[in-house]
Amino acid sequence: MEASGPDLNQIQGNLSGFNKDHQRFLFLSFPRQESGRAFLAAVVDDIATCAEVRAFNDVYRLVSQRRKCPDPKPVEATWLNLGVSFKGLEVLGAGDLEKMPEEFRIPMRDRATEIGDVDASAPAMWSPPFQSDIHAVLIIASDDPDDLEEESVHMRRHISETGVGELGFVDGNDRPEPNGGHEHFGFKDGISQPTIEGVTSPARPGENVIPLGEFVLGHPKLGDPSRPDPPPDAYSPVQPPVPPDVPAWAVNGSFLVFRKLFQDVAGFQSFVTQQASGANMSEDVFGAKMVGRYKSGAPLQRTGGTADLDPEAPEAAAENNPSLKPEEIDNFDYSGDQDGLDMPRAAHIRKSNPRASSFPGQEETNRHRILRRGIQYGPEFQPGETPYGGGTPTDGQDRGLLFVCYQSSIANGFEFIQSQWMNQDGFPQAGDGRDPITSQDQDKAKFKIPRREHEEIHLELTRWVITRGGEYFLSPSIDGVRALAGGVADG
Ligand code: N7H
Repeated sequence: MEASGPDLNQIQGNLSGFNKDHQRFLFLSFPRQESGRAFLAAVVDDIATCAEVRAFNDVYRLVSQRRKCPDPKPVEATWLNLGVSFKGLEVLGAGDLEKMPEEFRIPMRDRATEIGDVDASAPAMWSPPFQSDIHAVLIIASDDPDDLEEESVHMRRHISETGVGELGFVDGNDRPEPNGGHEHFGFKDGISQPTIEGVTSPARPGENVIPLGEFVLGHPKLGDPSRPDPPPDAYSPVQPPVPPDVPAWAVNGSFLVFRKLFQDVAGFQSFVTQQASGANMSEDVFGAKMVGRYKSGAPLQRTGGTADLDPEAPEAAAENNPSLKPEEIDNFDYSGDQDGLDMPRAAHIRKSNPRASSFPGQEETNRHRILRRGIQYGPEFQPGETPYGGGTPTDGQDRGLLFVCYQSSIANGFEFIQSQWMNQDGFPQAGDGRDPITSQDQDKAKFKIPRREHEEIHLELTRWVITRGGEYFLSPSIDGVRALAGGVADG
């Protein structure tokens, strides 16, 4: 089944980015078909759409720019989105489930081998509720923590009235100032995102426009013979149909990957301190070699405005680095750094989006883009904390990233990036090593830093990111939720 164009009143709003500082992920189970269906019927009108979120974000930007205020109080919103797991769809009695892709038909914990959730990240070590069968997730996102609580009370009323079970919840919060927008290792996050053709506008020069079908079900994808390639600037709804590959009720839905990723901040920091001094590099530059950006968000890559800047020089890491200009921050493609002398080929942002590197090349890279919509969780790191020694992190230590991403194929999006790029020593080239931030699948993994006038550095990595849980969901369209609630989506 194919949709004719982007109906922004159908697609759930977090695809265009809630951008909220406070978010709650509430995990649910449907004890019976009737209760699950009644719950969906009760909440469907509360689900925020892309049309609403986009309109709100435009007003927010306008007010914030004119009033020169980064956080304009009068413009606040609380949004709700919903995801249903494959097991949840089974309980609801959804039809044509055999058309759903294989990797979605089993819980994330049964994909542990494929995605590298082993040892401390193994599902047997996951925290509650991730060892239970989760049928649905509610995402409540707000500018104001009190409004978030109010919406939670409202949702819990529906939960108890319809007899649905609450398995648990996880709260995410942006870090307090001056660290807002930065993840717990200290790096600015949420910079590089693909632009969704016909849905979002490029936030910055250099960002690729990717067809809606790479993120939303039922629309033509890149390379689809039914659409021009490379993509035109504007979405053209007049396109021949694509072969029916998803159930009709799933059109305009998107697959949502949720992962609770613990970060060992003390362990990461002490590794950087030790290794930087051995390599005779500043800690700022050394950290940037692993991530691909300095903590400020500036890329470790010469862009137009920084062509003459040595990326290893201390001024490159400074907050006033010229590549922090909006037009420079995401405007690079590695074509001038094939050897990884500026940014190692295995640095986190290069592994996860190799852009126009000679291998695999821009076109192939663009078939594996994801919309990242994560948020930090847990308390602030306190100086003097010791590195995590294994087992269950204590409450005061349990912090990290609630990783959330959307795509039209989990196999081609999240799973591909994680298993074929990040967890491969030989990608993009033999000997480059593993992603130093997210490769949890191997102890003492290797990571190579090539250098201009020095010998290349070969590191043995520790694991600083540990999976504590996760699940795969479908984020259905508004009509999809209605169909599932009404039994119209029956087989
Ligand atoms: Fe990553 N980090 O702080 O080091 N990530 N990431 N990530 N990540 C990015 O451009 C981080 C994770 C991607 O287009 C930045 O927004 C941490 C997973 C992709 O240039 C920083 C964790 C996956 C990009 C981090 C984590 C990805 C990206 C730079 C786990 C996918 C965009 C800021 C705790 C499987 C690359 C930015 C591009 C960027 C960090 C997880 C993917 C700072 C700490 C699991 C595609």
